[in-house]
Amino acid sequence: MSKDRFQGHDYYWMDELLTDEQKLIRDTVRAWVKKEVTPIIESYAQRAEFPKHLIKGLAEIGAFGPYIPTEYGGQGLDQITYGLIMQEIERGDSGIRSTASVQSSLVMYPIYKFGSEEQRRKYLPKLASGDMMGCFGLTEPDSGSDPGSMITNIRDMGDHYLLNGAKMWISNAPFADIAVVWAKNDAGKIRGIIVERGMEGFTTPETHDKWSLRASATGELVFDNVKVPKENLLPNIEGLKGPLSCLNSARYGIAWGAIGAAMDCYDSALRYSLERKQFGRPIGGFQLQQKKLAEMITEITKAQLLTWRLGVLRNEDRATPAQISMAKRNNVNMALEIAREARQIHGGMGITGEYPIMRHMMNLESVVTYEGTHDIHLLITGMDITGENAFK
Ligand code: TGC
Ligand code: FAD
Repeated sequence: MSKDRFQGHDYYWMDELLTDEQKLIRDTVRAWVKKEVTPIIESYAQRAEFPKHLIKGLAEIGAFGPYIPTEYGGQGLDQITYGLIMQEIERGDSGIRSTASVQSSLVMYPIYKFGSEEQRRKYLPKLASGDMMGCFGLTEPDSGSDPGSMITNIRDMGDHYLLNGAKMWISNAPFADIAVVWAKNDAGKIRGIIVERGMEGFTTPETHDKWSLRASATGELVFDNVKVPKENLLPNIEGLKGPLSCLNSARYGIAWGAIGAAMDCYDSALRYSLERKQFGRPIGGFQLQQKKLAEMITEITKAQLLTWRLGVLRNEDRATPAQISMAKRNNVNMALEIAREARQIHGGMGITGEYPIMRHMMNLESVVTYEGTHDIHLLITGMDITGENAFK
């Protein structure tokens, strides 16, 4: 890939809304991404390999559990700072942001929010330092948008639970040390349980041949009569609202992350349009290319305002799940559209690994589907404004 000349884009002077600490952390993560991620990411994506050596650096920049209290190893940061960290990491690659999202919002958050004090002390500091990696098992082969239809189950055997079933499309599964798994108990209620690598009957086969998120490891979680100690059950949550609460936090992070991917595509397209000459002048001088670029920065600016406001609401603990759905849906779609337009501005060069565009575009095809599809988030907004449930 050519040299990373990325500059942030701030058309409405949004930096004036950020604190000095928020800007400092954003700039630190941006510098880390420039040094550690962009020089290597294209070759890892081409080889479909997760750059495992980045885990320590991600922990050092505070990407694992930014908003988890410091007494458990987190950074104790506010929600806008968490968003800015996700934005900068996804500017590098959605797959690397995925690893950070899953670790923070889908593994550390449920243990912090719904776990016992012993579970918090046992797992959170190691997850924050990257000495332990986690994954989140909700989706199953026959249960995607409708997670309530899951069949993975735990049976109470007196002194332990017996876990059976399978999860698929699980980010980080192939290398995770633990999995936060959602399964139905004898009464048919959804419970969360922590499964550790090495437990007999637990395997994590890798999913190959993805055209998207190629630098992220995806796999299955297979449970064949796995004996799980009773103390591994998350004691303080029951029902679908458990996993869905974790998704609120991850979806919020994705809304910010998508801005990062969009900014990278816009940044590259703007520079290319000024450097590439055809018919004797930079292509950025032609109205058709200016229309694309002007619309890109307009959409990025609207998305920045949306997420900043959502961050304020989350800091005040007032953001509703439907407000988060709107931001996830809007921003990921915005980023995908910008990636497609940026690809065209780069002409033939846009399909090569010389530029980040095609990689972002392919990654975003997963991001628009995971954590609730584009359609599902529209239906959540529809239900919120009409009171009518169009899912079922
Ligand atoms: P429904 O009957 O509406 O709700 C069941 C219970 O859950 C509560 N609830 C929520 N609670 C917290 N946050 C939310 N966002 C919530 N949404 C609903 C609800 O109040 C109710 O509580 P209670 O007390 O009455 O029981 O549930 P439903 O079965 O009709 O489904 C609703 C639907 C479709 C919106 C939901 O299931 C959904 O969001 N589906 C999409 C599934 C999804 O997002 N899967 C993501 C899997 S994880 C992933 O993709 C990780 S990718 C990670 C990466 O690499 O970055
Ligand atoms: P389906 O639910 O089968 O949907 C297929 C189509 O039908 C979609 O277009 C959908 O919008 C539409 N549809 C479904 N229901 C309705 C309805 N009621 N009305 C209208 N249209 C509808 N899951 C995890 O648990 N953990 C992970 O770490 C994780 N990581 C992932 C990583 C990747 C790379 C990918 C691709 C997925 C990951 N997922 C993970 C799974 C992801 O959350 C699901 O793919 C997603 O929720 C959609 O489920 P599905 O693929 O089964 O699609």
